Amino acid sequence: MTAPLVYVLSGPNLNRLGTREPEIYGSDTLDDIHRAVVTEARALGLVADCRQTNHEGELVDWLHEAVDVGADVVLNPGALTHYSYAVRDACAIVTTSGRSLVEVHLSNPATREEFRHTSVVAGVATGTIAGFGLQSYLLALRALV
Ligand code: DHK
Repeated sequence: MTAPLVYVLSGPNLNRLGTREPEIYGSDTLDDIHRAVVTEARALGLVADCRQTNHEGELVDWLHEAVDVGADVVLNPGALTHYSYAVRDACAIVTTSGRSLVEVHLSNPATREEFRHTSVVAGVATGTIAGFGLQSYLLALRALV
């Protein structure tokens, strides 16, 4: 039997982790996060496919692809979290197809600027994990199993 597949998707500006506002996002790079995710996924009996894009449409395409290949999703939409109805609708396609989608954030947006207090994704996600840095991604994998 093949291990269940999880798409671990990160949105705009997350490729700059490590040097981007480390006091908020921590000093781990996205490569560090992806390495930890692959290791944790393996320990949990999952296979992780980790990707990052700065482009909304590409993220939408990957969410559609997750449905087509039968993958669950761990998603950090970056700032798209707060305003992208296109990403929200694509997340709804994932969860209404019977797949799980965990929204993750490195920081805790609820403690930050007002515009970050709204997530247009949260209402169609299976659940949300925020505020634990790299661990948010690993907790999301655990939530899936
Ligand atoms: C990442 C971003 O890029 C921000 O735009 C969000 C999120 C928060 C995070 O904490 O991972 O507001």
